[in-house]
Amino acid sequence: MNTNTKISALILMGFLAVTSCGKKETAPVEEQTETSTEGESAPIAAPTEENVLVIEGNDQMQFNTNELKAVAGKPIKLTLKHVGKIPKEAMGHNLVILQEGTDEAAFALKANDAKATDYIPESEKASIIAHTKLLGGGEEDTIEFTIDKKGTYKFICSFPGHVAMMKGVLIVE
Ligand SMILES: [Cu+2]
Repeated sequence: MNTNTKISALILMGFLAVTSCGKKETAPVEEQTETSTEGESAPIAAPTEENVLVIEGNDQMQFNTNELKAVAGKPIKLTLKHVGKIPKEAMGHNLVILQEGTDEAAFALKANDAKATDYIPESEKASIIAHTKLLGGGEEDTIEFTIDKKGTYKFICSFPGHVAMMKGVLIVE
């Protein structure tokens, strides 16, 4: 009889242990719910100052983003940083923001012939909203401009051959 009682007690303890474990498992689920609520509210808070944009170009012929966002009618401060090491003669980067409707491939072809003006083609000035200087590794340039009309504006690096890899859009809302 004693043995049976012990076994029953052990089974009961085991059952209680399982039950309490079950209860513990529900706690993290509640925590996760709270965490996901925080996650949803995060994008509402603006992470950076309005209309202050920073974009990087590297030695792998890449911008670090292909989408920039700004507010219409207010000055935009844009900084391009060349985070690579290669000089501008071999891996030069700039950022040229084009008027809506500009064919960026056609623009880039004209730019190829504009070495004397750092690949900013004089004949295509009407298609350019703003552009940075041509930078080599370790250099940066900040430009300020305002776009009044909401829209999606293409940007490219006009160094020969780079438009294939280095392009994106500036969304003005
Ligand atoms: Cu480039």
